[in-house]
Amino acid sequence: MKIETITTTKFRYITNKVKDTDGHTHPGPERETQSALLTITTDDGSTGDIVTSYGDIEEQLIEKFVRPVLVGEDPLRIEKLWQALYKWQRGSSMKLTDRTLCAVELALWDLAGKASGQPVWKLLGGYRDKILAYGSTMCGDDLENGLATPEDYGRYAEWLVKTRGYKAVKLHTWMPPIPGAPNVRMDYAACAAVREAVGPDIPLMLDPNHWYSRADALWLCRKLEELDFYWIEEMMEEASLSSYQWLTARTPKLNILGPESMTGKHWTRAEWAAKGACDMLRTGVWDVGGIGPAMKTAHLAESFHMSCEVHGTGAGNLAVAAAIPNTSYYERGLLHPFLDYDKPSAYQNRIDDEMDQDGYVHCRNTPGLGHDYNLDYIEANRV
Ligand code: LLH
Ligand code: MG
Repeated sequence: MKIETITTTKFRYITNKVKDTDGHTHPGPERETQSALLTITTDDGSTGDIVTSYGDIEEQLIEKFVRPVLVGEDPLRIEKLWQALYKWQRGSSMKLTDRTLCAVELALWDLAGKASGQPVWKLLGGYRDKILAYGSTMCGDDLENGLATPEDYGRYAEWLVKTRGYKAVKLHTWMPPIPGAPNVRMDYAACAAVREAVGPDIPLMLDPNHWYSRADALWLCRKLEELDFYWIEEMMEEASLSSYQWLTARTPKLNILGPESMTGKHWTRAEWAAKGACDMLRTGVWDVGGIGPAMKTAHLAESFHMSCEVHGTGAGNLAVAAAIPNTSYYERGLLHPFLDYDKPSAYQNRIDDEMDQDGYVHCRNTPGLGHDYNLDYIEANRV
């Protein structure tokens, strides 16, 4: 089996989400948006695909970097192909990003699963066939009855737990450009309202503004210790390893989780573990360049008797979370009271991570990564 073609198909669909000027997602009016499908096809007709934003897989990137590495190669030699793309990153003038590596690698894994008739979460080791999800809220906003006040968070968390079945909840609180944000006291008020609403037994987590000072971060962590929170993540610039060492040494009752958006793939995560900059390691396929580096992060965390919490939603992250023993939850979101997360987009036959009323996301036994795209829709809505 040899890779023959690699194509990018840009397509349009309707969304009811918008991004603010700092890149955070919120509910918004219906509008047209675009994504793209990357498809890898072999000489025997096997295919693997993944949908992502067009910028990750634009034709110039595929032509300049991806086809020269992949075409004519055995698609099952995923590590060899990933290493070749990784080595090209340095000389690519920053054009070949970890997200491009991730998209290509996820499509290769999808192909490997489909060609072998196996789901990817099993090919990776298949530690569990279902996993509890935590409800991960969108960032705070200024929408009436949305996520504008601590009471809004309390009311929504109660619905997530008591009506929708989530067994754990993570808040993303207010960040610029929302007026008044960031503010550690507002963050604490939202966390306190959620704890009050869901009771003492539901694990809670916080992902606040990413640029607090050490002093504000420590104040917030001490308050979260009183509220018995499970973890806090990315409350300071993650490039400052010393700040995370400083904070981790001062918060014995609260888990510090990281790094999430810091570059450097599994190598950065190894430094954080070795230097005591966190209690739990963070990885995510779109953050570290694919399933391979995410699995390496998980294995190195296991070697330090640490958990590895997977960042982000989607079939690739679900496959990793199911494959490894040392993780607590799958991150499901981002959620908002105005949006129906369970409704597929027009290009999907179903969402990647359907959840039952007990809060479990079940892994599918269908071959491939686990997504189910409506390829006819994508073809009919090409841009
Ligand atoms: O800043 C945001 O919009 C969120 O924090 C987002 O990046 C989310 O993916 C996250 O950090 N989850 O843990
Ligand atoms: Mg986060």
